[in-house]
Amino acid sequence: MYKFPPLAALLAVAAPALADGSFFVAPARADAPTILTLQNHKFSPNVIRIKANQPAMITMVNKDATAEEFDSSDLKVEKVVAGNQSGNIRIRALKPGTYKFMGEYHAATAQGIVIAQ
Ligand SMILES: [Cu+2]
Repeated sequence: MYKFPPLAALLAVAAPALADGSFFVAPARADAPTILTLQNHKFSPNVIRIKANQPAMITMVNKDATAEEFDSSDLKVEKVVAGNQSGNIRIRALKPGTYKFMGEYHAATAQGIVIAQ
């Protein structure tokens, strides 16, 4: 069973990573976070496959200079990631299915789906 570390522990590890601009690398776990890159207001990959019925983590790497909000009413998640920063998005355990997400600030181009299976 996946258990999230306490917020303080996450911040302690993430803070130095943000300072030098490198990615936040989570400690070894059963499933590594999925890296989701945003560039030119488009997500890559735009299809993310995760295991159903267990929590997952997506690390969004924003390579654009402007902030973007990962937004999904299907996933019940909203997360703003500043320009040239990374942010972790926690995905609750999902039933098998397809869940849309978008970058709310550039919804015309920033689109993707999570497939839980
Ligand atoms: Cu929003």
